[in-house]
Amino acid sequence: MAIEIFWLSGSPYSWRVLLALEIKQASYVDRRLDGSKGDLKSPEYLAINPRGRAPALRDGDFVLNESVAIMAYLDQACPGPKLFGASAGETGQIWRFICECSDYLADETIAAVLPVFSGQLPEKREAVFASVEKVRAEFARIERVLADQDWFVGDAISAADIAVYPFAALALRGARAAEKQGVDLGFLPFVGRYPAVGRWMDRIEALPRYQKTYPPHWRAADVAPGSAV
Ligand SMILES: N[C@@H](CCC(=O)N[C@@H](CS)C(=O)NCC(=O)O)C(=O)O
Repeated sequence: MAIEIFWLSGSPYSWRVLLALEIKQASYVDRRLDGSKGDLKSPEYLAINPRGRAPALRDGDFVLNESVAIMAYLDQACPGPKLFGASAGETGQIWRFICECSDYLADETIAAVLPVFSGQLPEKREAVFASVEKVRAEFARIERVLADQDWFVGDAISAADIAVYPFAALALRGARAAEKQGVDLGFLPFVGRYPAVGRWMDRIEALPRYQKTYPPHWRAADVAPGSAV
């Protein structure tokens, strides 16, 4: 029975899972969901993920939600490079970066960019900039981590890089969208402000199967007010 992956285009949590699958070169059945069609709240999907969120995995009778849990499952279930470290020290550090991303970066990034994509930047400007400040503080920390190493932990991509990357890409996309709306979120020029983060993103984007994971609606659409994340 093949692994099925339920995901949403542009969801950073879904992107983590797609990246993990491609880095492990695992085959899977693509179950892309469309939030606008109610796919997330259908009885069939709620039986897979009662929270009605993406991503989720089904492997035979086994179902799992939560992107990091799915990455951990795939790491055990699929051959390919190990994503959660080769030593106690590496595993601990990888989990540290994943936890820091969950606690300090993920929600703030979404809070910073959602109003930009939904055309609500003018009325939510104060809240957006409060989140932007927190995201920039995290980027400054990440910049220091990556200043003299290619990957967050060890000498290869790990679950730490995969967990953080989609939020960096989302912040950058939000900053570019805001710029088009005449608002400087303070991230651009990105490579000038965060050169090590920029080089790290380039390394991920150069991975052989990266393009397969890129959110299809991002590729298709120019960001404009009203476009979904
Ligand atoms: N902690 C969850 C977060 C999942 C999540 O919030 N997904 C969002 C998309 S980025 C979602 O499905 N939102 C739909 C909704 O809330 O209705 C994970 O890591 O998988």
